[in-house]
Amino acid sequence: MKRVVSDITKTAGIFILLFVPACLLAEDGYDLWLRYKIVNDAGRLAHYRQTVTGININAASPTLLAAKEELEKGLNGLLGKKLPEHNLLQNGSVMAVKAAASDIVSRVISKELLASSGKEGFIIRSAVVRNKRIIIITGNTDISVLYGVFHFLRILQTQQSLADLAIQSSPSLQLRLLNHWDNLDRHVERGYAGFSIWNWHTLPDYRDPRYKDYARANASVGINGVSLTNVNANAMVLTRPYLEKVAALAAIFRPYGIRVYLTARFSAPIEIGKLSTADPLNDSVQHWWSNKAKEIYSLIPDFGGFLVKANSEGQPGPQNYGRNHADGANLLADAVAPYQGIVMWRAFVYSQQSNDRFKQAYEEFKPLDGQFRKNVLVQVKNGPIDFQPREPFSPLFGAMEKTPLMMEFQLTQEYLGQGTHLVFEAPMFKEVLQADTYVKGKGATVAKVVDGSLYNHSLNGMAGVANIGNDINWTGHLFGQANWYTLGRLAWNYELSSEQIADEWIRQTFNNKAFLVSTVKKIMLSSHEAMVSYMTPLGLHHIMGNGHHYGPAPWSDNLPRPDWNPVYYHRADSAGIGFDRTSTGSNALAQYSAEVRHRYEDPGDCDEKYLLWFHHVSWKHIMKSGRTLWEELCYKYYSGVEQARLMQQQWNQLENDVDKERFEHLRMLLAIQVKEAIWWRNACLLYFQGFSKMPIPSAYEQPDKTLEYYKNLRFPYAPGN
Ligand code: GCV
Repeated sequence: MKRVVSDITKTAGIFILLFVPACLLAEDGYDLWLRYKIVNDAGRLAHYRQTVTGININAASPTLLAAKEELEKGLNGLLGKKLPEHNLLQNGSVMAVKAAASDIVSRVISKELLASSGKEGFIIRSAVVRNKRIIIITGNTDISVLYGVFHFLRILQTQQSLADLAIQSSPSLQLRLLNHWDNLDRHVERGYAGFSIWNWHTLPDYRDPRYKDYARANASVGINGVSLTNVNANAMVLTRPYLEKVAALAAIFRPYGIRVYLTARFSAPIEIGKLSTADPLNDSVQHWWSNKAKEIYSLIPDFGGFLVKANSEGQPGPQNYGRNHADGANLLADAVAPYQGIVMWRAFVYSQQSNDRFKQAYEEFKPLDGQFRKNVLVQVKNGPIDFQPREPFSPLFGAMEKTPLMMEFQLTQEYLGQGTHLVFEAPMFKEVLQADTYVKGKGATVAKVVDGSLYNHSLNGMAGVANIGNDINWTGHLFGQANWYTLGRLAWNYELSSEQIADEWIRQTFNNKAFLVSTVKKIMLSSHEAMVSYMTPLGLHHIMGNGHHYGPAPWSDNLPRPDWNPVYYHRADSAGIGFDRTSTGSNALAQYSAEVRHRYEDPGDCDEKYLLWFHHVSWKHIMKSGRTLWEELCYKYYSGVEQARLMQQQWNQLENDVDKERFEHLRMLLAIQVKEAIWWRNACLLYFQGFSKMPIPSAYEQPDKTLEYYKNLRFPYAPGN
């Protein structure tokens, strides 16, 4: 009987394998955008099989071995057959080689093109060599070859033609980093995808295969650095046993071109060094850091450097000793300089009392311009407050001519619906990068500050606070993967449009069916604006729950610091709503160039997306639509919910185009998103109505709960806190 059952099971299994389309086989999301499923378009598959017949790579280094493994894995999967190695070039050989190691490359590719490709850029070229039609993937270094291989596989995964390939691509930015906020106990601050993937307890001896898959994923989008630990740092990571664990991770990441960085707790010389002070101008402290750097580099020769949060939210820093941020950053910079290390010193400061938290970073950092060592970057969050759904760009961008400023985006969705909302962040990141600071006339975009071109800085970079945990699909919400993908792609080339990034990601993550691609793209491209509308429309900001930051709490007013409270930010009263940051208010607008200031300073002219960021506006103020501000607020909140509902309906049309596991995952999450969008809308409008004293227009569905109900909701175990 048992035998019969197993035979039936086997037959059924074979049936499923043969007759269920590949796109419908259950997938748990672990493979990210590197799934390499057989090409499902017969014409394309035939073209690929004809154009690519074998692989020619001499795996002369760990990086080239990684390139070879990836090319084999990718091509074998996509073409549905095992490709042979071509030791001698044949028609259809894919040759991946460092330029200097092959005289074929120098015959086919000009010196100029190679020179302009730099250390990481790659070239992919169709060529005829010794009468053989081949494809060359090359660059000046091993890592450039690996990047080229990943790009080549992307071409196949997105089902583009392989005819006449002539591609050259180099990164826009030098440092392309993930910043993990992972604690040593594996809790991830603001993490919504399980525990940290770093298992510190079993490292260095146990090397989870997942570490390599993590490195592959990063390299596939050009991410070349990871800061492993929380910026609210624990000095213990700088002790010998932990450094050995870090070295084990560094060794796994190295072939993939990824350097490790650590967060440095400023008081480490006291906590683990037994000194009585951490004063940056003290000789013993300087000695201690320089010895610590020596120790780190003896274990990890390519250690990237330190990321530091100091004198912010209670973290120790140079100000504890009457010194400034430059003194602190330079202390660490001098320690790592002999090894070409760098320091990323965060500008998210939070200790000085100002009449507007918006202004603090600028007030503390701008006066220090010119005082930082050459190997220091100041890392600035995209907006002046804290990763809100929409922020104007931070006024520091453009304000520090002599200091390289690194962009810090947040991938993890602390304020963007956390683990349950689908929000594609590319449009939000692009909005900031494309913003014009006007500090050197028109065209001085934030992107040009960040890439160093505006003020001629050679050191430049972009970081994303990671959204990764040990959930099987890495990011908890499947679409969180798209934000990880986006960070890499934008740091490599910030000219890519959100649409292009979404298109690539969808085709690789799901499949290339036209209906699926266009539907998911619509969902992704509308998701950020939808979320802004149902959470914080018209420039509202920081009105979320205390501590865990989950859900709305615009009423919250009982935290010890005024600038922790939502009421500080929205300032609703019987006259109106919004924060006056013009010269009649906090005058934060003065931190921008005159052009930007003029653009925002008149409430009649101000882009309404930012209206309540800069103005306290009467409830009866007439908006561009002809509606009053109150009516517009209602309209926005309601349209945000409608947009979320539309996203849900659009997804539900894809039942036959996505495997059941991922379809259901999204179906349930989108239902939560709609429910929570309604929660945000109702809670916020009921609360603000207490000031406007105006009705929610009767054409809209009316809130079915009271304000008290929403105020009484509690979430003691919300994740990430
Ligand atoms: C790591 C916000 C978050 C904190 C985070 C901080 C920062 O305040 O809520 O969890 O701390 O930003 O960026 O340092």
